[in-house]
Amino acid sequence: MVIKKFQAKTEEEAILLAKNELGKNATVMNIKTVKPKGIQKVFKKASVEVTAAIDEEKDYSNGEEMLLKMQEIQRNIQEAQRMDNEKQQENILVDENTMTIENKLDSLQQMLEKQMQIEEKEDKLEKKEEPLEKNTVKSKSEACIHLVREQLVNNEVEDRYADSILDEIKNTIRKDTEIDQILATIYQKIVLKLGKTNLIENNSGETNYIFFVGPTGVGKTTTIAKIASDLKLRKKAKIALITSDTYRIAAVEQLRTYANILGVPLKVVYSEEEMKNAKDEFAEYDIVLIDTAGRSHKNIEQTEDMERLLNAIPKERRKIYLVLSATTKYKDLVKITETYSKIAKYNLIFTKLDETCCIGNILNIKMLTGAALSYSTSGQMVPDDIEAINPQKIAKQLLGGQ
Ligand SMILES: Nc1nc2c(ncn2[C@@H]2O[C@H](COP(=O)(O)OP(=O)(O)OP(=O)(O)O)[C@@H](O)[C@H]2O)c(=O)[nH]1
Ligand SMILES: [Mg+2]
Repeated sequence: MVIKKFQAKTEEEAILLAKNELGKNATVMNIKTVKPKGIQKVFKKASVEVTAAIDEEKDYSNGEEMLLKMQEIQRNIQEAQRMDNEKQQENILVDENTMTIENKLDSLQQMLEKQMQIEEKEDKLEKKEEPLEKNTVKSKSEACIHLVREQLVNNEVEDRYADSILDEIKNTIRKDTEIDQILATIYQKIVLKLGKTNLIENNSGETNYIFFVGPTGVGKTTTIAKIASDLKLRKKAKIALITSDTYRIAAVEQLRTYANILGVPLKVVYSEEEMKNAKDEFAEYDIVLIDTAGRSHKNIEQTEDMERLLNAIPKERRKIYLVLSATTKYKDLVKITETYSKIAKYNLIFTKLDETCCIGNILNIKMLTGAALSYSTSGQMVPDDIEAINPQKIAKQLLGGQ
């Protein structure tokens, strides 16, 4: 138990001071008004003294409490990262020397050190004579790694990927490695695993043909509309649309509506041959976005159709974006990505982030396929609900930040 006194002008301020120092679980034991004495009476007003206490053992031995603390730290990292991002917008990989992250992890370190002290005290009470330094240091870093693993798995990062990341960093941890350093290393490792994004840019000088493929109903057409409007309105690119989704009249109409609103041409193609013609027709455009029908990865005939359609455009001129819903089960995502990996090299778009609590699949699928990440969408609204995936933001969220 720690008991401390805090003085401030008002009761509220004094309680705030107490909670800031002792944590939100601090209990107020006593409140009294302190009147200045002697000559002080002339200059000073009365202040309020709050006596507060915290039961350290209860507080810090609780795993949930630590996770909460970690979340708080991650919010700080977010703020630090936001400031970093503004400075180095294009540079997605984390700078090994970024000290801000480490600095912001101070509180977790302090907390774990307190836990360590408690363990030491307990051990002394049990009259253990052996020096405990080695064990407790080990348990400090182990506790940290254990918490991080729990956090990742809670976010639906698959056990194997969580373990592989943590195994890689374990080699770099010495017995004297500080907690903030361990956390920063894990964070950086995740950012590096997520890799560099591959966005749709208007800078090659030649026409780029961009295919959007993926299972039914994941949001391919909606995502095309979002990207088309960004390219046309903000990046001032000359764009055209093609759809090969001729299975449903509604599908063509859906894209035609967006094409009309944006004032861009739309071509409907029924075959590989027509795709080749459309390619030539749009040769003067910067970017051609191509919608495809949602395919079941289980249907071999459909995947062969898809392959022929993609091959109507030479490899060096085309880019493929596999659209996946973040709400799809990991096991199904594995099957889907396996099917598309056989057809062509692709980049990854994740939709419907607004419909799931856990974004572990982004890391899982990235690590499984090695494909570059690109965009994420989190809502039905065109054009706003889309953003470039930010590996730093994802890493932070995976570690419990907002
Ligand atoms: N909540 C949410 N809904 C989305 C998102 N993106 C798309 N949708 C919705 O998902 C539904 C299907 O979207 P589409 O764009 O038609 O999906 P698709 O992949 O083109 O579907 P098919 O052409 O039938 O294969 C629509 O109701 C969209 O509004 C998203 O990020 N979040
Ligand atoms: Mg569609």
